[in-house]
Amino acid sequence: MNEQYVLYQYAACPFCHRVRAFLDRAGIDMPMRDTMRDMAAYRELLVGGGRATVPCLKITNASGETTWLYESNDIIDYLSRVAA
Ligand SMILES: N[C@@H](CCC(=O)N[C@@H](CS)C(=O)NCC(=O)O)C(=O)O
Repeated sequence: MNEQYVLYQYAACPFCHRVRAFLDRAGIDMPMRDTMRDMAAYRELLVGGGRATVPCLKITNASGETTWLYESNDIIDYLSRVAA
């Protein structure tokens, strides 16, 4: 994977749990930011992505361009494709 990823999430969110379980099964390791416990992470998500909803995957490509991908199903589908 030549992109960098950060997953914005928090422990009690069931949709975040689905994404974390997928990452475990797929053996994908990535940094995570807890938007419930870390107000800086919450603000990053809100300012960067435009919404505070989690889970959200921050994708930074090789040119440094950033995309904020919401929706647990879309995150899992996206990572399934790039990890294949
Ligand atoms: N359909 C979304 C649902 C995500 C969702 O409802 N997340 C909740 C936490 S469990 C949330 O962030 N709510 C606060 C908000 O939307 O600002 C998904 O599958 O990712």
